[in-house]
Amino acid sequence: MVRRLVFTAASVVIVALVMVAFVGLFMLHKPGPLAGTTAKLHLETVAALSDAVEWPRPNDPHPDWVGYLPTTTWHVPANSTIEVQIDQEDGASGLRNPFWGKAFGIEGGKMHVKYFDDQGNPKEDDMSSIDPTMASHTFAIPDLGVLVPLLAVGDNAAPGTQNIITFSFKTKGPGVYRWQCFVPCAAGTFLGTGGPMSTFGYMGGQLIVG
Ligand SMILES: [Cu+2]
Repeated sequence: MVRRLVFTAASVVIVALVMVAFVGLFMLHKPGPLAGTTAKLHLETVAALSDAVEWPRPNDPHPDWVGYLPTTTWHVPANSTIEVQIDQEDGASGLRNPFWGKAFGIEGGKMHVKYFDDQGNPKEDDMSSIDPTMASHTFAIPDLGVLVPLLAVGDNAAPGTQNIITFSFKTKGPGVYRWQCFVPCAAGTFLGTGGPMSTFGYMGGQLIVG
């Protein structure tokens, strides 16, 4: 009887510890906000956090997950123009909805893209859309009507190749706006939408305005 009681109590303690660890290390784990309020966002998207060139995140519990770096929580001013530069290093996953290959909600309707063609020659263009099968990720803030598809680096690109995508958008009043990627880029998860696609700090986060 005593043995059984000890066994049950020990099991309960272990289960509780596992649950606390799960919530603490997995569910609540997210990088902190970019320091200060800024009207310029400089970000990097990587195929795996362990590949990060500009902002390594060595203590991240998921080094093999796709992600936006250095963080996914951004402080920006209200009613302002925000300039964004994304150094995009990941290959294509493609969009399920080809409509999202078009950019929405950005100043002038176009993003500026520096990239490399199939022969490895550097190119740059102003683009209002990309081939939806060549989307690597999207930068989307639904409540602001902003959606920017990010052009993938080619399959034959040298390691460390970056496409540089720049654009700007306008914020509205103060508030917390959810943003996320709409490309099913979470390789190895159900429909590509698990793991980094459904965890803050990787393919989604918050735009804190004001
Ligand atoms: Cu993504």
